[in-house]
Amino acid sequence: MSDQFNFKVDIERGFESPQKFIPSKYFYDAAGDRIFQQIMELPEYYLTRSEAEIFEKKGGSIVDALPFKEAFEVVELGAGDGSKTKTLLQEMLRREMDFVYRPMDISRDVLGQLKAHMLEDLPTLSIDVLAGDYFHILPSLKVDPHPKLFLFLGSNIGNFQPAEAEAFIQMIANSMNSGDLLLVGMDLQKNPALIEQAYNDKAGVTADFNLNLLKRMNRELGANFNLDAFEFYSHYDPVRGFVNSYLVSLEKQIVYFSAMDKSFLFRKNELIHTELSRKFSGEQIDRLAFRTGFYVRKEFKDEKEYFVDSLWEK
Ligand code: AVJ
Repeated sequence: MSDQFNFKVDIERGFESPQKFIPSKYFYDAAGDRIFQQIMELPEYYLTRSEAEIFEKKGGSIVDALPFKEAFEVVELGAGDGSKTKTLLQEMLRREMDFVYRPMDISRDVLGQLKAHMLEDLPTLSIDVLAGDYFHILPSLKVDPHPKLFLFLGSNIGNFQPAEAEAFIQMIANSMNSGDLLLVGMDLQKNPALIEQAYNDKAGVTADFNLNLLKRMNRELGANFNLDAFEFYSHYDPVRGFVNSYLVSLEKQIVYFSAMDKSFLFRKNELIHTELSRKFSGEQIDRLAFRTGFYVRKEFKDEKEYFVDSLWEK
């Protein structure tokens, strides 16, 4: 219920802003999770496959790069379904390393499923879930004496505006001790046409992913969006490395929300911003690490150099 309260407040704030926006975390209701699974299978959406390749082919080298001599913890932020992480954990178990896997998520349901999944394939894994939001959990980790490997994979960092990304990494850094590591997955700048296609697939799955936001507002906030009166649009700016995604209002229309007994006007061709998906250059990655007090220990890329998992040391 508190979730719904935030949704309402966030939508109100987003629609009262001069550039209307919906925070991208609201993509992921049950239907959105399913559509995102489909996105990951799309021929155009290379990100998931590239990062999976890194874990499959370089997982051993990633584990080699860990300097821990004693029992350690693997703390994952935004674990998702954990399939990539599984490859890494498997390699650590194979080497009989002494560690606990601690996936962090706001949702106990998600964590319960993840735990069951992990234990199915890795029955000897020590797993201890951390339920709650980052702001509350992260500070509590600093007092734990074990060295830690933090994971923030899947280019989730790309959803933040540059200043927010820096603040978020800084928050992680503040909860780390000297010698702890952070492995960040980032999508790299590449041929712009490839990036454009990844966010505007032929089958229209990404469009459905965005239109699902309207369905969600209809269902959870009692809105009366007509889904045919909006269209998905995305654009890649290769100079800045920004993919911006939008819903376009095809006509002048007024949408009523019973949850707040309020209406919002959408002009013809007005845009609702739904997501930023940043693509990084090597220099941007170095700068982000430096500015947040890290040194880049090692970088792991796929064969085509589409994606990087960058290992940072505090
Ligand atoms: C899950 C945030 C990494 O930005 O590429 C996929 C979400 N949006 N297609 C991304 C997404 C449109 C994805 N992340």
